[in-house]
Amino acid sequence: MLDAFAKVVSQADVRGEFLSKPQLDALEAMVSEGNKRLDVVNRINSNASSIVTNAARALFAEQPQLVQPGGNAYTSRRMAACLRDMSIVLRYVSYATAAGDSSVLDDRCLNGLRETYQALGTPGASVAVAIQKMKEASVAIANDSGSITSGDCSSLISELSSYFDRSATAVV
Ligand code: PEB
Repeated sequence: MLDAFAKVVSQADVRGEFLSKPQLDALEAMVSEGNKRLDVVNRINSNASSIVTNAARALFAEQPQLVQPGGNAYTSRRMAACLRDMSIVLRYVSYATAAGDSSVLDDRCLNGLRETYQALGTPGASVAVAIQKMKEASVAIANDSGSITSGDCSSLISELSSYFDRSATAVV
């Protein structure tokens, strides 16, 4: 599990080199924009349960067979497992956003997840749709210009989006 700092240090160490100017510039930008990053993480954390439940509701509206008898989210046990899985993915996306690096998400959440779903008979493509819906809600919440100092958050938003995209790709 690495953050953006540990990542460049380990990459440089493999080559026995000092950190390069572009690496230092990228870290400097990350530090100087650190408050935006923490604001995004904080906004996701504060809205996590509504992000999860709204995305699940939208998924089940589009794919009602999931909640009908025989469906993969039918019975409250499976529904609970589904909501829990979505919340786990969102939590790891928030960690990756805080760390500025996807390795925590990759190593502790996504590694082997596709195979787990295949073994369970859980439709990975439906999980991917749920993740895309959490992405849309999270980006909207992170980008909300209300009650916050205005600034350019575009690179942070595309980074956040990339963690969701990575998660969605990992389950299909
Ligand atoms: C991954 N999910 C499930 C299980 C595991 C995970 C390991 C089996 C064990 C259990 O039920 O707890 N666990 C989860 C995860 C990590 C982890 C991400 C990462 C660290 O440790 N069903 C649907 C939807 C989808 C869904 C498409 C969007 O119809 C999910 C939600 N996951 C789902 C369901 C089960 C499950 C288990 C329904 C239960 C499957 C079953 O027992 O039939």
